[in-house]
Amino acid sequence: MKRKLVAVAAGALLAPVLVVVNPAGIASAHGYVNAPASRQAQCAQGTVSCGDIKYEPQSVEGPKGLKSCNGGNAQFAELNDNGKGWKASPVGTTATFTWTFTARHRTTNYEYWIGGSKVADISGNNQQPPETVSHQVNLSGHTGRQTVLAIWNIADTSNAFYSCIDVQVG
Ligand SMILES: [Cu+2]
Repeated sequence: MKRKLVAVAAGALLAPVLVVVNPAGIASAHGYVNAPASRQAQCAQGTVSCGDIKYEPQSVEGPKGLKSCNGGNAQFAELNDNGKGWKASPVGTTATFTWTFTARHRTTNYEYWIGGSKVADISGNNQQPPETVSHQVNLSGHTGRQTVLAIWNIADTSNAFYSCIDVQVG
C-alpha cells in the first residue's frame, strides 16, 4: 500500500534524486460504509467513543472470507462489541448503503450479510469504483434491530474491507 515516488532530475549537474514516501498510517487509506453510519463511522463522528479506529474508519482490512466487524484486527476489536451503544439507523425493507473510498481498489464484489444469511452480492466488475458507491439491498425477511456486515472484496490484493452497520428495519 505504500507508494514511493521517485523523481530523477536528469541532466542536473549532480543528478539529485528526490524520494517521497507517504507516512505510514496516513497512507493506509481504503474504504468503509459511511451511510447509514457504520460502527467505524460512528467512531469517527464521535457518536460512540472509540480507540484508534476513530482516526482511520477506512482501515478495517483483513483477509477475504471473514464474518467479523473488525476484519480480524485486534486493535479494532471494539467494533465486534454489540453492547457498545451503537446507534441503529432506521431503514425500510429496502436499504441504501453507501461506501466512501479513500483508495479506489479494483473490485471483485460487495457482500451484505445478516447473521449467517447473505442478503446481497453485488459485482464490482473487476473495475475501479468511483469515490462513492451506493447499493440498494433488500432486507425483507429481517425485522427490528439488525447488524448488517458489509464486505468489499478487492481485486488487486487477497484482502477485503469490513464494515458493520446497525439498522432498525421496519
Ligand atoms: Cu487500500
